[in-house]
Amino acid sequence: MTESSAYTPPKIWKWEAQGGGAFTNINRPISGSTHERELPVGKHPLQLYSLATPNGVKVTVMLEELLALGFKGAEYDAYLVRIRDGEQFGSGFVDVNPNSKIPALMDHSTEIPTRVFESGAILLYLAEKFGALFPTDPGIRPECMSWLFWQMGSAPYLGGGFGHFYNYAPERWQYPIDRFTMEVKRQLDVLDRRLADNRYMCGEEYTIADIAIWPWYGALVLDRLYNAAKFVDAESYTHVLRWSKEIDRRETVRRGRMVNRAHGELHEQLRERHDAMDFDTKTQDKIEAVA
Ligand SMILES: N[C@@H](CCC(=O)N[C@@H](CS)C(=O)NCC(=O)O)C(=O)O
Repeated sequence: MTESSAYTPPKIWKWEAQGGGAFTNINRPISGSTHERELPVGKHPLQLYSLATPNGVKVTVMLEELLALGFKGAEYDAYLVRIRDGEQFGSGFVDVNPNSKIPALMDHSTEIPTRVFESGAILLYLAEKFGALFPTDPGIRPECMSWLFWQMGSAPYLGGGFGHFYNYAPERWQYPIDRFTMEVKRQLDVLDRRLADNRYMCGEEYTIADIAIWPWYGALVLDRLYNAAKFVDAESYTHVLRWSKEIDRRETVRRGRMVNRAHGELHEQLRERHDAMDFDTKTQDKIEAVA
């Protein structure tokens, strides 16, 4: 960094207009709701409030996987939460997730409705509820748990660190980009070594560890995240690429990626999902053609 860009912190940090990054106008140093707004509730047991970011996609892929496995109790209504408009600070959303971040889930099939927030907790909750996509064998389960929590601890360096400074910050500064690129490449190498000897993250079976990791690291190497595949030399992580492409071919993943999507191709956007038929009839291209 040059001397002119060096920063001398004041004794106590104050919340003032911040420097113009992509999320400046929704970031605040306090939690809680900013406005009253009830959440809609549909007809299914599971109510999802989300957006098709990598964290959101984990849950919609999981739900589509469960439905494909025949678990009717996994039927869900998915409502769109526009985080750039601050909808995560509505009172109803904050009641489901006091941390004001998507994804958030309400399970109305329990005697008292159950709230679950944090994508990793939601994946684990659903896996345990339906007894699927997570090994029960005590010889494998701890390893699988480790990879699930590896994702929860690692992805913030990819999203909040690398993605922020490479893609969202008002300018590109070398220091943070070097620091977080180094870490992301180290993480890709961790995955690559694991996937060199294993078809999926936990071995031969596709599990919630893959469902958690793929939307971030798969998207990165498939060049769907921050336009950065070349920058991180994604091609060199051959095992991560092989695994990413294999998961990308799943029909459930194609469906899950469409739900709560409000960007990109209109025929790939199913902004709200209330029925399996919606994939055929309610994508945004069809809605706009009627309008
Ligand atoms: N650790 C959380 C992270 C969730 C998260 O960061 N969600 C982002 C979108 S990907 C969000 O809602 N951001 C809105 C905000 O920060 O105000 C999880 O895995 O669920």
